[in-house]
Amino acid sequence: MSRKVFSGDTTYFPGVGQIQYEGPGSDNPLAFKTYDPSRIVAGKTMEEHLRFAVCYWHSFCATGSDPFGPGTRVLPWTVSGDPKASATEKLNAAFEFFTKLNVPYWCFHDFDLAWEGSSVAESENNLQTMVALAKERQDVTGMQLLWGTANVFSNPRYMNGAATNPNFEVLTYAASQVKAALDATVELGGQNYVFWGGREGYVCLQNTDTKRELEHFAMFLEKARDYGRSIGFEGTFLIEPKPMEPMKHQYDFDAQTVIGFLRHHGLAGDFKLNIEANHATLAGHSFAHDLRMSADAGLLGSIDANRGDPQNGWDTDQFPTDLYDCIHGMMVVLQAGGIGAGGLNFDAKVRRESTDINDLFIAHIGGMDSFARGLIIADRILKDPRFSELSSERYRSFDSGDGKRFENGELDLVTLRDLAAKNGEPEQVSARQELLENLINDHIARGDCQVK
Ligand code: XUL
Ligand code: CO
Repeated sequence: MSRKVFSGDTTYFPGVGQIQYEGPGSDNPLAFKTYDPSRIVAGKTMEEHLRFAVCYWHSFCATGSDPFGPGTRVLPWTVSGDPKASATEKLNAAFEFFTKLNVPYWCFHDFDLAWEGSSVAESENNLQTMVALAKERQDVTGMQLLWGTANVFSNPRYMNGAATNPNFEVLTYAASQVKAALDATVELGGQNYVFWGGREGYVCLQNTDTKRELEHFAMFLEKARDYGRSIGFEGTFLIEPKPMEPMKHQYDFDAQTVIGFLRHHGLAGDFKLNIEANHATLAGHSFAHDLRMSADAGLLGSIDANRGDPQNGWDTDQFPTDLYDCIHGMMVVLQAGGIGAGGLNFDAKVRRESTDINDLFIAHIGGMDSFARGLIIADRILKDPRFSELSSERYRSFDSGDGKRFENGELDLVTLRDLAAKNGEPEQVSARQELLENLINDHIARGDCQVK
């Protein structure tokens, strides 16, 4: 489906119309080569499978500043000295971009959308003003909100954390922002609400009561959940794991850590996970690993689609163009039965050196085409009987007889010992990894992504 292109008084992306699917033969950098929203794969349209979202922060707020110098991106929607006019023009530029790219969803932090005031009440008011304008633009265009969140990590008051801050007054300030961001998310019909840990973690163990901080964190999440439900939020709360940066040790280290935390505190009924590719790799895992751990726990909520740099140890938030990552990720998503009410949010930024205004389109088009290819190839691999045989064959010994009885809890340790004594040395069985790797490459090489 095609969205109505939003146009404010000023056009911020002149010369760019709505991005169209032109197919793999096209050499137009501003066209999709594989992503065709209406194409059916595995029983659903690509748009329904992939549920792409554009993030507000990297795309419309960040200038590319780094510790060595100021930003390089000029944001033409900034109106100097007038925060409200700037926020409104930024919103217009964002909706022009979303609808020209033809994605169904967007995501924001409170102070991406609005500007922070000098008091809680002033900030709430600023956010409400911008939410009303965003709602008008959603209504006109048909855009939907994938998730909202609060930025409780940038302001210096949060230098020691938000919900895990040793100072209760800082915690209350974070609560005021989360409350307002939940109100905003509900007002905009958001399908999820995200908690990325921000500065929830520590740098110095000797000055930190980790047990108390984690208990505060769980209590804070519980109260946020209760408030959200009380104002009619029916969506999913999401925790986004990340092992480090900004803190040395982040409490939400990786998928398995978060799953354990949610279950320990009885939060797994309302919370799921938002898996970010670059966060998984910082934790020493692959993107697909954290997706799989979440899916196995029934807690895969949504995805922040990006990638890291294999030689860098920080969160480079690059656009996802690694085809293997997209294939392996989409295999997990398809095996899990889809991403549900989550989506693929491009928590990714153009490089500091990519300064043309159209680079933002080109980057998103590349990410969307990569995941579209990932979806098509993943579907083909999963339907290839050689693949299913390889995986089912490995566990066959548990499908019947004593293996099955073990799975059912019917065999004690002594019985297991006696079986080993009776059966003797097990036969060596190859895991055949290279065969699987070749099979995946064969499907990529077949190159018939364009065939409907
Ligand atoms: C930070 C990060 C955030 C969250 C939202 O690494 O990924 O942008 O996605 O707070
Ligand atoms: Co993220």
